[in-house]
Amino acid sequence: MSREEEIRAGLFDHTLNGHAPEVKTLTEEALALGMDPMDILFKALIPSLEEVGRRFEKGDFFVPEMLIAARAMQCALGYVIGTVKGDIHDIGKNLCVIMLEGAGFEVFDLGVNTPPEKFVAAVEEHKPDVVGFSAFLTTTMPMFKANIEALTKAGLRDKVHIAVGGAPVTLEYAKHVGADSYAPDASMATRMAKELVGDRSQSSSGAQALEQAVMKIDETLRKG
Ligand code: B12
Repeated sequence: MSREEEIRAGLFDHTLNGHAPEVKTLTEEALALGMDPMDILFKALIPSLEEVGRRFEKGDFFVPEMLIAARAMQCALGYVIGTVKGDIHDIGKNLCVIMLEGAGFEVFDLGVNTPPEKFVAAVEEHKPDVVGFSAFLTTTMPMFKANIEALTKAGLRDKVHIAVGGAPVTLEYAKHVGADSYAPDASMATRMAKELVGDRSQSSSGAQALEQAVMKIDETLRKG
């Protein structure tokens, strides 16, 4: 068995058993080896969640096991976000963080006044699926370009999806600086991030079963 096959098998088993730290370590190793993130998702993580769904339907798994497995997989989906250098506005960014975490992302919030080097270091360390830059001033929006240039210089530009946002930002401006996406609000930012990494899992039967279970728990808790 090649190391890549061992990693896929390990990701499958550890997700099934809810071992989040092992899932994270193996995902990091897979990315370091140059494995395609889509390969990791479709050949290991999603099949594992589908198996969780099947076991739930058969009655072999109960809601806690499903939630633990889902959580283990979510560890693999990361989002680095921060307000750019020179800017201390963070209300909009914080709303994005809350919604992204609610959607299951592991969010690394770098706070405000974040210099390009800090974004580069966080992308290197956490290997997120998405990095998001917030700017609220016309004078700090040019930092998007500076950040993208810093990521390019560090050889990381093609390894991460770049999203930008903030009150004065427009889709045209996002395209102009070379970002991959723009969202006008936290809800759209979350939907777009999920489309990138999560929605494919939603189409699987296991993930749908999981979502239904989570909704049932939510409904029950609301009723008290
Ligand atoms: C609150 C506020 C402040 C607070 C900030 C508190 C805080 N902790 O954030 C304080 C008082 C500190 C402040 C300071 C300043 N402010 Co101010 N501030 C505002 C104000 C009133 C609201 C901003 C806000 O929070 N909006 C609400 C959030 C929810 O909306 P949002 O930011 O758009 O975020 C959403 C989306 O943009 C998106 N989003 C956000 N981030 C991201 C990231 C990604 C990746 C994605 C995909 C999406 C996304 O999702 C969010 C949630 O739905 C605006 C005016 C206004 N009405 O907009 C001025 C405003 C932004 N400030 C302004 C200015 C000029 C300043 C100061 C320079 C004032 C001064 N002379 O000192 C300083 C700047 C200090 C600095 N270096 O940053 C100007 C900017 C003008 C411009 N075009 O550049 C504004 C527009 C006011 C004005 N009309 O003049 N400010």
